Amino acid sequence: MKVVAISGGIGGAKLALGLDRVLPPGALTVIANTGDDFRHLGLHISPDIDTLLYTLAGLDDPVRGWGRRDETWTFMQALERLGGETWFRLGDGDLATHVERTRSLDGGATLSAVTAELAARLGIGSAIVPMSDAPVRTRVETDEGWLDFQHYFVRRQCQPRVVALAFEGAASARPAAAALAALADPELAAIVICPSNPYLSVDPILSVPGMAEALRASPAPVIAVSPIIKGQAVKGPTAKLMDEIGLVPSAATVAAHYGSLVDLFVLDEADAGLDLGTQMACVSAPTLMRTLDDKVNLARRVLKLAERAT
Ligand code: FO1
Ligand code: CA
Repeated sequence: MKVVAISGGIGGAKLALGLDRVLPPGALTVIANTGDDFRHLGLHISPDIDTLLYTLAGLDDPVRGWGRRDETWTFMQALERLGGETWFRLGDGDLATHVERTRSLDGGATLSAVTAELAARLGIGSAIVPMSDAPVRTRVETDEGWLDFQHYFVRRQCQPRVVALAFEGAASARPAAAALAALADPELAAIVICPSNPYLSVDPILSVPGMAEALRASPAPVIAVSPIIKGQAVKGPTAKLMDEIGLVPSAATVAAHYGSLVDLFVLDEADAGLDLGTQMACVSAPTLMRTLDDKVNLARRVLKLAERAT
């Protein structure tokens, strides 16, 4: 049995971990958002890929949600002293990932190949695949003009009011070959859209021409888990962003946003009975993932729902 998960950011990585733990090595392919990627200090940074690498390798920092646990910051301190750019925090261990990835990419390797090598080195059994090997960059139009994603998200701490989002480069990008192969696998039993920010993390993935079509073409059911519970995002700026772009921060809004792409929508039990306003099939379940057990239990439940939805 094969499963594809669509994930970006910290919330998505939690369910990806649950799926990784309940499935045998090689069964899961996680398609990662690369819209947050950027070149910084001469290094190619892929935050959502790294959050998946560290989370599935058990190296993630549980408090920050990004970067590595037990991190040291000598590089940052030394850079600060030299007057370098330190608004984007790079830990010493994390730095190794960026240096090694940049060396490989500059040597001509694809982001897919580099990511597969890093995952193998970290002993990860599931496949982590970028949505595309071509650059697609999320840009945020705010009341202060257009900002690159990390400038909006980190440097400005999501303060500016969002007017619109754009995924620069999407039109000329193609899904990574390994992503299309996983979506076309005859053994594919489920496609899981993880509880990531639909606008900042999932939409960039679906914006790559051919990606949404591949989801629709698959006979496997597409199951999306709501990232919004009782009108609040579990983590991050989702609700604020929705409010700013004129959307009601509700699971129902997310369900309508995904629309016919999704076969089954999983609400949190706190939203049980929420009128989705669409004919989309939905179930409610405990979707708040605090512990590894929560992640594993939700993963099991989603896979069971997929079996029934087939
Ligand atoms: N997020 C922050 O809020 N501050 C940081 O300094 C920061 C550094 C950082 C370094 C590597 C990395 O992989 C992620 C990092 N993030 C940081 C998080 C990152 O901006 C987000 O994880 C994604 O871009 C949004 O999902
Ligand atoms: Ca389908």
